[in-house]
Amino acid sequence: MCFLTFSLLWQSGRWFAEIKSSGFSDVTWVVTSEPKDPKNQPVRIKSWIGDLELTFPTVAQVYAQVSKRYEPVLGAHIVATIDRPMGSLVDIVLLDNGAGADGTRDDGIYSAYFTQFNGDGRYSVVARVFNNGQAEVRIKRRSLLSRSPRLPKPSHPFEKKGTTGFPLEDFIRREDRTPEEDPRNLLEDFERSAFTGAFRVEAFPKDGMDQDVFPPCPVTDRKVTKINGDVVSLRWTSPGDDLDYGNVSSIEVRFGENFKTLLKNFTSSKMVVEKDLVDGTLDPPPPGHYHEISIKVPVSLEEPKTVFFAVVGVDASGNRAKSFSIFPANLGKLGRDPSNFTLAWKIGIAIIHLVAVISIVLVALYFRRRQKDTIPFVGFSNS
Ligand SMILES: [Ca+2]
Ligand SMILES: [Ca+2]
Repeated sequence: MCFLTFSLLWQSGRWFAEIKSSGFSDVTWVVTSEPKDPKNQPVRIKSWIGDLELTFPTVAQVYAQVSKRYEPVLGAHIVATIDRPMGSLVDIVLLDNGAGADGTRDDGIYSAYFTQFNGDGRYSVVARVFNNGQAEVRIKRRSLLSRSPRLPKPSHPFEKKGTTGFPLEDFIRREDRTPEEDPRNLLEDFERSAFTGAFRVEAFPKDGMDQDVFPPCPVTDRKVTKINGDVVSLRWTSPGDDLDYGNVSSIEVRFGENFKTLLKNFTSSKMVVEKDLVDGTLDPPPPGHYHEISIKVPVSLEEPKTVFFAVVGVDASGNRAKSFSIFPANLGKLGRDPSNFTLAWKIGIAIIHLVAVISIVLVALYFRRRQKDTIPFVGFSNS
């Protein structure tokens, strides 16, 4: 092993180097740069593996954290290359979308499952990160470590100082914040790589896999994006055929008016079909992409209520995800017409004012009448 140090002020960008070696079959060259300005740290990547010893059937998880100083780098393109024991490299894309293997969206930690095993032995992993023009560092105006929504100020006109009745609308999810709240700072071109490590697999079938043992991963980032009357818009990240890898064959959506019933009797609950959709399609997009559909509630409801939709991915072999995700849609609260709500609110306030005025008048009349009855008559006479 040898070290070479260059005290040069190099420009950022892509550099090429050529190494001539004699007497060595394999040469690994690692380049590390340090910033001229300590306050302007470069983008760095740190990568690791979930479990190092795996017994088939199993899955491996690969992670990479991309940061600039203490801030997460978002929008980067990360590819992990896995060198398998029976030859041929496999590339997998790591995502920071809060779905599949990734626990939290936009935290600078990118993740993916690996399922393309081809034998017992050692699998080594190298992760590379690129900026394809979308990478940015998010400068937050509040604590980086806090994942809680900020505490809003009371905004209700009748809210008194010191009360804790904050409207739910004041709590803004991280992904819904506007750029003004978390300003974007696009990064210049960069490319980094890191040796992730290696894991070992055993008990892989000697004759290879003769069946598909990996179902799609569950949908974990479900969201009801809009309710308009009896039309409900749902959005989630599309799973893959094998967890988050490969195109999933189909998406199954079921409807229920009762949460427990839908949970218990998923396969016998009413299935949503294409004709129930007013927007979107049930054909799943590639894994990692948003899948959004708008469904007209497939039953006639006598009164506003909360209804439920369950979503699960199904692969080409008929494997369903281990669990399905349920979307609750409150048609009674979120689906009401805002103009009607405003009218009802105004009428309510007017009635309260009218009752208050009548009460004041009645009380005033009562005391005036009582005063007349209780004060004795005093008169003067000259007789
Ligand atoms: Ca993440
Ligand atoms: Ca599969």
